[in-house]
Amino acid sequence: MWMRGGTSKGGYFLADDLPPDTAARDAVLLRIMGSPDVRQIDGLGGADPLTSKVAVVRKSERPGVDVDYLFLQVFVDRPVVTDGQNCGNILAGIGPFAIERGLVPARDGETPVTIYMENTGQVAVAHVRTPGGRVTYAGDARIDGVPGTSAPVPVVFKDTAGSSCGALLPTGNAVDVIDGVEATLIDNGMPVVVLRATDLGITGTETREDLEANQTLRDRLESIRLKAGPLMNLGDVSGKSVPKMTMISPPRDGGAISTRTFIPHRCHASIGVLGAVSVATACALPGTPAAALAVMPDGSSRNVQVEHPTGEMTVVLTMTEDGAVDTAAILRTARKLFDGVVFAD
Ligand code: NQM
Repeated sequence: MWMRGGTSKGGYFLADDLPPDTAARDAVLLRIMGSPDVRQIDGLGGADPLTSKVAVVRKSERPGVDVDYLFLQVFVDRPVVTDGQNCGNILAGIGPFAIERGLVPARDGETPVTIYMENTGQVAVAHVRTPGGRVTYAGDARIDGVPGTSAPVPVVFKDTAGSSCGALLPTGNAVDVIDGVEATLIDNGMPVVVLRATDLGITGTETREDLEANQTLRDRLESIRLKAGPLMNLGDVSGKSVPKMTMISPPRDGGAISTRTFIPHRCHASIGVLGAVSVATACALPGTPAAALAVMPDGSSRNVQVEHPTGEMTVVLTMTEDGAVDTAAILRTARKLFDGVVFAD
């Protein structure tokens, strides 16, 4: 099934429909997407990392969990398929897909789907609109980066701290200095290096196209990223899609913080879901450059609007009594685009 999940798009597969051997599976997925090729002309990929994504779903045998979800990023221009990162946007389609495929029985009204995210070993709960026991994609929820409106898919995350790096702050510091630039190395669901835009010679208001054309910036970001990888317990990240690089600046549209994110070699048209959760968490951490620039709401439940090139993503953080981030929730939408047979011969 081809689906839009949040601001991403990709192929959703039942695990049993793919080869069990990883190398054989990856060869099939490269063929399906048309990689490696910058245009992905011989496949279904959209010539952008945000539209070259795969979800592999199976019924879960874990107590209290409905389905297991493995996310795979299929590189566009390299013959690489990696499970080295999670994806909170593609996650938005998992609930509807699981119900459509009969892995989860639909209730009348709304069906909660509890999803184990295999990439990071954590659980998310998505709520899917199911009037009359059938998935509906129609609705009045709007997310920036997607035209029109769809049924809302609220998603709640717990225990995402240290998902890939072992700790929320893998170096133990709120600020590290790499290549002379202050950075927060953080992982609350997605490993992200959070940097001041001005320290990288940009304002943070540039378009995606302007930033992708800025080779000096790209070189500086990659140099910092390659050094941040081992510090974040990610090892050599030269062939990995993490950590993401988020440049922050003061909010412009009434939100909490403004962002421009490289994922890591293309500039994101908006921002990833778990990437936004990590950035919002950095804003809530005293002593970080993000906290100094952010305009943060108070209270035990905070709507943190993370501004990005095509609008904003609201992350709802709940806080513990001692001021730490406890849970995070976001609103996404998803849409079934196509259901059929894809050829990989
Ligand atoms: O951070 C793109 C996306 C993502 C990831 C990326 C995502 C997340 O927008 O949870 O959603 O950062 O590679 O799909």
